[in-house]
Amino acid sequence: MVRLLHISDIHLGSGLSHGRINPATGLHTRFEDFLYCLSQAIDRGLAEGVDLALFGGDAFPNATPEPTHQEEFARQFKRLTDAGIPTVLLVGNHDLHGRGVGGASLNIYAALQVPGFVVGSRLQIHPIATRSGPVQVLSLPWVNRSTLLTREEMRGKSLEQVDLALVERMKLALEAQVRRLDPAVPTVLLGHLMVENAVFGAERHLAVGRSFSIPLAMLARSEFDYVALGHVHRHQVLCEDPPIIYPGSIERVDFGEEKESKGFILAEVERGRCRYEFVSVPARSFKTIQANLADSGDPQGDLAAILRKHKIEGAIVRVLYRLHPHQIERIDTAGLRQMLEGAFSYQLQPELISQLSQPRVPGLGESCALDPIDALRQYLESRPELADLRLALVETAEALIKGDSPGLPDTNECESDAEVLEVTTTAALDLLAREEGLPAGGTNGQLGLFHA
Ligand SMILES: [Mn+2]
Repeated sequence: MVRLLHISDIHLGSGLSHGRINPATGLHTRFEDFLYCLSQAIDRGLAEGVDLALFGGDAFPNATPEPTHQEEFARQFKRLTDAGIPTVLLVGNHDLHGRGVGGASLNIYAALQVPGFVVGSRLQIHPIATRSGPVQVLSLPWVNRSTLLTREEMRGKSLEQVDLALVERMKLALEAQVRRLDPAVPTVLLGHLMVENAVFGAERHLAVGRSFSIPLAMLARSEFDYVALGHVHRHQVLCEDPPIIYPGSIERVDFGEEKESKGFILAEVERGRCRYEFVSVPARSFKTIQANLADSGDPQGDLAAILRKHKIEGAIVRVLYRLHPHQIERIDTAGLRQMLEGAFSYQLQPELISQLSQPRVPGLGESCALDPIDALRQYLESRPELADLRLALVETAEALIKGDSPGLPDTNECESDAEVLEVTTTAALDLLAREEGLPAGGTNGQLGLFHA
């Protein structure tokens, strides 16, 4: 039985939009977070005395990482090889340089033949002797669609046709390797790829363009005892027999991952059997706090009460609060900042409710054909500030529609139901004003007209 540690999608150097430079270390605080989670995974692997470590690809944001990031990556993984644990580094899409073949940031380990390290930069079987016996790792790095796109026979083909051709070729190439496997030795497929049906995580924001996906059946084969994947940042188990697993990324990159737990896999593999466990790491918590203050008489007090309910200590926080423009002056931003001081970082994001972009009145959708007077009634229901005028407006509108009164508004230029009602309402108010002998209000001060 071979015990293994499976980590993936480290992306050292990503997620730096929050945090700052730590003056004590000179490193970005979020880089330190990523490093901390990685070191936790490696600590656990060492403590468990694993026989083999597998890295599923995407070490850095790109193939030309900063020297500091490269150095820390090497320092962490060297802890494994120093302990006599062979380590396979698989090449992911972010590790590849440009659109060409080869040129991955991890190839330096192969070029220098660093003891203990194996680099999976092509489809290949790596027989590895561990202290618990032999194991074979079949590496399936990220396959770049562009390698096939440049071929003459692909001229004029759509991207979908190219993807199909690519999957067909991968199937054949994989089959050829599978036949060369030793059926008596525990076997792991280590692949950086997108499996059909896998649920995307944050990598969709990091990746450029759509990529092709591999049918699950291509990987769910009895020749493999464990299928260790990389690429998708959300941890998921796609199959139980054999286990086909994305451990997911090691740290959160953005608020989209607020609710995902981050971690790695510990597995025990023998021929025909595998047991595994997902172990979470203390990833930085992201917290979105939402508050609708539109109807609040004390927006500052209400927002403060909501903030007090949340555990913001050490978290990356964003506070989204909705309010009307006239409420802004009642928000004490300095006071809020003081309340958020314990957070790792925070953003205050007020959302002003614009008078011009009222949300649609539910009953007034395109699908319903209401009598104009009923439509006006529904609209007025949604505007509490016009409650006092409701009856008068409806009566006036009825008069307008019957043609009893002059001054029908021109609604031909209106672009939405709301605008039609706005114009009609204004006309009705003007009409009412005329009848009551008051000066016409025009579009401004509709309400002031009657309060005058
Ligand atoms: Mn990837």
